[in-house]
Amino acid sequence: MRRLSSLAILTLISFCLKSLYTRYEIIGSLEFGGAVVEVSFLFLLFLFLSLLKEKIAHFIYILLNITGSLLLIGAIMYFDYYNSIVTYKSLAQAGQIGDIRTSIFALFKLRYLLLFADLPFLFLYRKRKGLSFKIRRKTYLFLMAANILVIAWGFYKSTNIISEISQYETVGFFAYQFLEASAEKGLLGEDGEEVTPQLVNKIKPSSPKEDPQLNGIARNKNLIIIQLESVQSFLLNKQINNIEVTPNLNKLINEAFYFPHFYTQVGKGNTSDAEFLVNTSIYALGNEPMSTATAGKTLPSLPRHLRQAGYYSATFHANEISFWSRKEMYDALGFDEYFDQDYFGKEDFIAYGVSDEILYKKTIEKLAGFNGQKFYAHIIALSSHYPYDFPETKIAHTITLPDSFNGSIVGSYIKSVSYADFAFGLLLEELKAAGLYDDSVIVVYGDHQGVQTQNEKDTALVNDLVGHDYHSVLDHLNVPLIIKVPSATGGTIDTIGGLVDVYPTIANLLGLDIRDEIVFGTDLLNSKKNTVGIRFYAPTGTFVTKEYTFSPGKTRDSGKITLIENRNESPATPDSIKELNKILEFMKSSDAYIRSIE
Ligand code: GP9
Ligand code: MN
Repeated sequence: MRRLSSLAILTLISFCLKSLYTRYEIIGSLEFGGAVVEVSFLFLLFLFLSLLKEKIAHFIYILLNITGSLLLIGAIMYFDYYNSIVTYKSLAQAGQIGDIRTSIFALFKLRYLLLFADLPFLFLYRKRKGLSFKIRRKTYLFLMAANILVIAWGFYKSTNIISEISQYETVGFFAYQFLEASAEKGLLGEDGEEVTPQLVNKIKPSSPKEDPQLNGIARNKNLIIIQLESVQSFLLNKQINNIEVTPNLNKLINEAFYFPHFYTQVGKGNTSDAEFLVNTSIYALGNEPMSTATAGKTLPSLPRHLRQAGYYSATFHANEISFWSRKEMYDALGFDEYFDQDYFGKEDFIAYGVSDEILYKKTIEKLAGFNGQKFYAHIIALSSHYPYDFPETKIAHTITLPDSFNGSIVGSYIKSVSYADFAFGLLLEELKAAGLYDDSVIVVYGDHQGVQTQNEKDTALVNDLVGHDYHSVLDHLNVPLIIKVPSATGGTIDTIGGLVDVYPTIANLLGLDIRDEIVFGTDLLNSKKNTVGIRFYAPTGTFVTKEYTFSPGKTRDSGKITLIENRNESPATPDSIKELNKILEFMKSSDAYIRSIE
């Protein structure tokens, strides 16, 4: 005879309700099958716990309830921000929580406290024996077996699913953590074909033009790459009330190559993942920041290649170096020098460091000091970081928006991007004054998305700005890439691309021979076609081609296509499933490659 105490029963019921509520907040619906698996998983856990001595079990119920509720709130807020399911791996970044507390407060909604609504009841009823259930041994074993069967069915169903959100929907939050762990193990234990430049070129979802253009056109020029925080493409060449949001970027576009169909591919490491992708042309793993995944490795990279060509490389960012373990990442990437908060100080502080104005000013001082030595400077701007709070003193440098934007996060975001553009304009002036503008290849891109559309008002504002329903990939993950090459007129390049493509594109312009290097991107100025694989901020299996974006369905051979031209949606075609398998295999090779580097 087993006994499930009143506390056990109440905790189980409230835990199930909380998990279902979380599921509803994240997915927006309660699919029956998945909900049953989720409940079974919790039921099984409580059946096991009931084997413990009552005192110990009661302590665990309370502990579980509190930590579990916190985890579930965390999962909802994490999804709000990242559009992705949090996993146990994120605990490794728990140290950064203090630094991002303003972002956390901005995401919190009072209704999430519902997840703690049961606590007073649990304390009141914890000793009410009348509510306890006695279970016969046979019934107990039957319940165990039934729950195990349901869970096994959920896991079995999930094996044919590639999208993380669908996996979560199928097995629930806690069981999903096991799926993640086993996927990780499978990946590490895999003995695939050795990844070579030949193999990568063979399976690349892009094809180079027969007559590559502009090769070496910028040989021996300096390279200045500016990474703009959270800047998305839809604000470029955009006017609100006849005022341009990004006048300085727009001006640069007119004398440079501009890539309107360019996408972010960052994973968990956000800003630092963008830095990694651009310097390596290797896919980000997604659920793990590349700074920690590559710590201690020596990566073939843009800075290392440029060193062989006689360049000095330095990277500039106003936050402390420890954030995102950047010291380890810069060592892995092989930068000659880095400049962080120690150099930039704390003057004119916005978000995590000095304002972009100061960042640029102090960076130029260093660049001018290189005294004719060829250099590569990677400048990581920061001021336009979520939650887009701006000191009063900066408001004058931001766009004036119509009243309809008052109090909206979209409005704050646009203002913040307009400030980033203002500071960027100053940088261009300073580069000109220092005599560096005409002597350098200048590359500018947005690291990742910034808009948050968590309520109807913000959604309506952003739909109005883009002129259609804001799309979670085609609009949300579309970031600008601009490449200004001295002595080239530039133009708009329609080729589809992503952060992984920046390195090979620059290599061609600078005349670097990377044929023996393993790069997963393609030269966007010399490609006939390309497919951009995306994960983390969109479910694994998401990709973009010149014609459409693909969203994976619940099985490996299903999904949805959205045409870029008119946003029409239709079910996956056999060709798109072929493309899906191709890009999945390609990204798997990238993962195997990064794991194999020492
Ligand atoms: C701080 C910066 C944070 O150094 O990287 O930006 P995020 O990664 O959150 O976009
Ligand atoms: Mn960022």
